Amino acid sequence: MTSLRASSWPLALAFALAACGSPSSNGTPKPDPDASVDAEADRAPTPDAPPLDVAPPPDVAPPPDVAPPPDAPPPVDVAPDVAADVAPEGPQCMPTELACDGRCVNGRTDNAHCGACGAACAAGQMCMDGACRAVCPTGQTMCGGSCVDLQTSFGNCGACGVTCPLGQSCAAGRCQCPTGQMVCGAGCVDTTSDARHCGVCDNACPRGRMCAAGRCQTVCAAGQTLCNASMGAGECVDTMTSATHCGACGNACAAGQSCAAGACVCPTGQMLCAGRCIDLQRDGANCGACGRMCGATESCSLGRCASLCPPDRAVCMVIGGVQCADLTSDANHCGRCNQGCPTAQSCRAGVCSCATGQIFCGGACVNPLSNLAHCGGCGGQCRVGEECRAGVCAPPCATGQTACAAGGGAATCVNTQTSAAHCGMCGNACPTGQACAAGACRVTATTRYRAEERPAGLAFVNACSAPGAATYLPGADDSAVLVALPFAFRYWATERAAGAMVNITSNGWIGLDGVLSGTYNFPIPSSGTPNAVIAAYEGDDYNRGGQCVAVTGAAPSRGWVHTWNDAAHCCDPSVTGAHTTYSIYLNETSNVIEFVYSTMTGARGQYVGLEDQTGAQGAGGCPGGAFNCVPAAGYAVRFVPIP
Ligand SMILES: [Ca+2]
Ligand SMILES: [Ca+2]
Repeated sequence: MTSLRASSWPLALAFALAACGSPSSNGTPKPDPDASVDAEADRAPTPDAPPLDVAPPPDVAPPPDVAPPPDAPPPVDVAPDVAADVAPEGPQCMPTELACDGRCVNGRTDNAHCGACGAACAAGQMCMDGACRAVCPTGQTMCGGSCVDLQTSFGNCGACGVTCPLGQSCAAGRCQCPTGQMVCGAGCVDTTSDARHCGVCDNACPRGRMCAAGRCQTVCAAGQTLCNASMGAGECVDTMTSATHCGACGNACAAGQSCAAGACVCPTGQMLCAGRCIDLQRDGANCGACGRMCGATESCSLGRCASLCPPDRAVCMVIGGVQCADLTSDANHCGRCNQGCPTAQSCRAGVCSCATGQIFCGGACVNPLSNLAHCGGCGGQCRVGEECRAGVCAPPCATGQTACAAGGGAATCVNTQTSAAHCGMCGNACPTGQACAAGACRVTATTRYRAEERPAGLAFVNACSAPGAATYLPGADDSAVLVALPFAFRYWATERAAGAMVNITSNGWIGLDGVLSGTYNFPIPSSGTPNAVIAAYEGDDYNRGGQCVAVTGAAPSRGWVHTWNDAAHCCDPSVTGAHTTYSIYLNETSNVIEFVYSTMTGARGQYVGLEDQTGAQGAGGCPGGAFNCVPAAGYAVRFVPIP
């Protein structure tokens, strides 16, 4: 017993015991793993029920135990999330099952563990969707597979299986003699007129006298008729009201009938069927008409036989009554009633089966693509040190690699940090246009920026010649300075406000991350700092001339131009013979970025392109989208952002 909701069972069980009429237990009741057995006792006569042969007088009869009305079920905790109750140390149950007392049960339908371990449904209830619900219509009780009214059922009077003696009827849950009669010996008699029981039971009048008004007399009173005179002691009766001499001597009314104005009548709402008064509205044996019997899985309601279960449920006969089962998913009634699934399997679409991709081996559901003991099929045992990859035993992958299979084929060892087919985990293929980086699918450069080589109409602008230009870092090597962004600019889908600091360096790049850095020779893209790098010619350079920055045009179409004016390589203007002049343009509003190369004498292979804020993605600026090349004079590239 490990259920979180185990506290609900004693109450439910107490109701069950009361309904059965069985002696109550002295000790603390134990959780019953199969409370449906208790419900079985409900159908048998019990010591508390009135005896079959001798019924007590109606006035003094103790009330028989009566089952709780179905419309007032005991409160039962309902656990909508039955999976949460699975015991951690219990058997390996399906997510939809409960582990109760060491076995897996379906908490949605199990009458003994309804919604939670030990939450047993009371008699007359069944477990549906994890909650105990009354089986029968309001006012009726399940007895032997039929719904009956214990208040009036002749064969289930007060409790299931209690049949009233002949001559008695069931009223208010008790076997009773007709009005005005009482039990004497084995039958109901009218002691006001019965000469054998005159006044009281067994007080026989002497021969030749008759019983009138409960006394032995010589003549009948006015308005009374002498009946049974030939038997020696006659009876003086009012044939207008006598149930044994109704209308005429010897005309006895049927069980349950009374005599009114000399005619035998059933109680209001009942009809005489086979000698008994029956409520045709709700009697399962006389439903709507005398003798019209409802099926074992039906109840009588308003004179019509109706299934006990909702339209989407099957009526399954189980110990203790019936159960409404979903044959498509009920592990106890899978496909058909009482066809249970093995513990490890669940019922899916009416078939006992393992989860998708699993097979049933040795009493357990396993994945043959990865299970070491059932690799490729039941019994496919891999050797020590091997892995089961896509159903094939194979040596393990190297450190950092994972065995992944595509389309059920043989597995290969991949790096899920970078594999576009298995990004982050096996089988997680990145959508078209995305690449795998750090185990996550990301939009590739070609979809974030569209690079246009040598776009028409893009002319070189030298910022050093523009009005208002500022010159930075002349004669500097591996140096940097922070300058303010003159207008808002959206870079790699991230807004940067006007005034945000931008790193400009003598090594051919600017950095929108605002981190001061004069480093060089880092790949584009790369996750290390600096990030958000815009590199026109990133490498080990030297500012022979000044590095100019200027704003051109008018808002909202201004340009921010950076020009490396006659730069050299490495560390000294005299040693390389390189003369490189090129510009980076940042365009307001359109957020387009452009590189234009004017003079590239003595240029060498350096990094050209963009990287995002994390360095995980990049857009190559070289011909063909490459990130490293020798830019030629006259070359230009435009990066158009794609929202
Ligand atoms: Ca970087
Ligand atoms: Ca340098």
